[in-house]
Amino acid sequence: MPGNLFALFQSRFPADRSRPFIIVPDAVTYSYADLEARSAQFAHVLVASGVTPGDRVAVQVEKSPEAIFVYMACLRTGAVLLPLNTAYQPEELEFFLSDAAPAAVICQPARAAQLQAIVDKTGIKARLLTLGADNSGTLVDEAAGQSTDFTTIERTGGEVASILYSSGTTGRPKGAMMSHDNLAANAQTLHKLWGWQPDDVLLHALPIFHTHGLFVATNCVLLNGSPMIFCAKFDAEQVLDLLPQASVFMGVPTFYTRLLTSPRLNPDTCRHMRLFISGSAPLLSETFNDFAARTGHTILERYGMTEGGMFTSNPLVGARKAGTVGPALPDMQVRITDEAGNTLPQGEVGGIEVKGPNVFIGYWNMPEKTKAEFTADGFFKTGDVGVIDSDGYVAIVGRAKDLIISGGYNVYPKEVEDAIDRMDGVVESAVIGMPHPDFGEAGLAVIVAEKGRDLSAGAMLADLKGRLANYKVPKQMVFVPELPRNAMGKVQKNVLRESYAEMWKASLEKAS
Ligand code: MLC
Ligand code: AMP
Repeated sequence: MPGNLFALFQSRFPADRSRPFIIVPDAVTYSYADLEARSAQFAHVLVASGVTPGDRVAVQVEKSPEAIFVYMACLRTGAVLLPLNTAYQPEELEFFLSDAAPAAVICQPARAAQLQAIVDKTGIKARLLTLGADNSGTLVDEAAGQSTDFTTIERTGGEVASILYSSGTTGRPKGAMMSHDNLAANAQTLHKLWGWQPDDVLLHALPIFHTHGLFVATNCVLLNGSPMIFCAKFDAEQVLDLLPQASVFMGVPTFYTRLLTSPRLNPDTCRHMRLFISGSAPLLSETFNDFAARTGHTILERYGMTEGGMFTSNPLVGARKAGTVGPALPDMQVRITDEAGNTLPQGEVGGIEVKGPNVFIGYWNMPEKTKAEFTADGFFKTGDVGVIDSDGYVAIVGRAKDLIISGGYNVYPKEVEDAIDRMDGVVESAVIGMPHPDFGEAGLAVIVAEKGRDLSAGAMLADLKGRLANYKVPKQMVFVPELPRNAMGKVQKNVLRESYAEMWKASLEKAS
């Protein structure tokens, strides 16, 4: 296997490089030749900016073909791509930049001053470049004069290709390091398992700063040398317009529930579709069944995480069981353990542990945390709770980690609680995940105010929006005199969940 992931992709590009790679609806089409040329030019700019192999390149830009070329340029220069959600606010960015100490930061032109201020504040030595979704910015300007040839830097497969940050139960984000081999292994496995065909066309409507849209979707396309129709964001009506031109679609469950609300979702719209894939959050059996009834397609659900890409998948051929995420991928081992770490027999519920070539190599700058998350025999403790049936299918039944998954994005309550607790007049807070008609699950903040203080939920939510990425901001706040605690003094979130169970029920019923 070539060490540098780009070399692997390049070995699979179509012989005729004029074949399409990215099709932006009603705009531009980029070929595989364009991908090679543009990524080479961007690679030259990175090198001229002082980026050397192993250096981090932080990227917070709107979704665009050029953002994919930046990903490719990072691979080609041996740099480590650090993609950042466009929703992240300055406080969040400050942590990522000071922790990862990138040599270059690429941001949207409109946010250049903000990002430069953060770079200056953290004291890191990073060159700032800009890239707009309309193909503008200093990166594009500087690339214009560069050669369209670039000799891809050799990498050993074990070297880091990307760092993806996810927050944690302690509130401090952790950077998961994915090596070239990690990404290559998972892409090759998924490409084979999902039976990619020479004439496949992916309809890509996911964001490209997380595993799902960046690695699972894009890497399969690159390995197949196929085109992808590239939507700036998910819009159900646009997806329905474009579905007849596509054969593969990937989405989080919210994509499917939103598609189901349109009468235009029918077998005719899906006439060329080969495969619908869902992941990042639990797909309700009801959505699975409704989708099958409306389109004739059974959604293929798979399971994974930032720390390794995909671990399990329902099969291409054979039963796709609703409410399960399928068996372990062929090169993965998945087991269920009890709290003491003993492997449990089939049918018993416990912690999900995984081992395989795509499981990440560790957390950036956190050797102790990395050690704590792996067992002595090399399994990664996912923090998910599940059970394996007699056919080897895994069902996720809960989470040991205090995590809310909202519209496919992870929200760690601790991080949100910390932000609320720092607000004037707040004694303490608890953020709980409640069933939500659109996002599957969403945050509700239960807050204890200082005695005699009359806090305004509206003002507090507005304040939070300036400090946290929008999807982390609770959908509602309620005020209580005190939080329920157990004998150990721990807040009983299950009691809170029961207390507020009725809260969004009416809108849930309306939605179904
Ligand atoms: C937007 N909002 C959200 C939200 N997305 N709130 C909670 N959860 C979300 N996911 C907020 C907005 O800020 C706005 O708030 C309000 O909700 C309505 O926004 P919207 O315009 O309706 O949202 P939209 O832009 O349509 O985005 C929704 C979405 C998007 C579902 C299309 O969130 C999305 O693309 N999710 C995909 C996430 C993803 O790719 N996850 C993969 C992670 S990788 P206000 O107050 O401003 O009105 C991973 C591993 C794996 O998990 O297994 O794949
Ligand atoms: P992230 O950290 O963003 O990569 O999110 C990974 C988490 O998403 C996993 O640990 C699971 O809790 C959850 N997840 C991913 N896919 C699925 C799925 N198909 N069903 C249920 N949960 C999922």
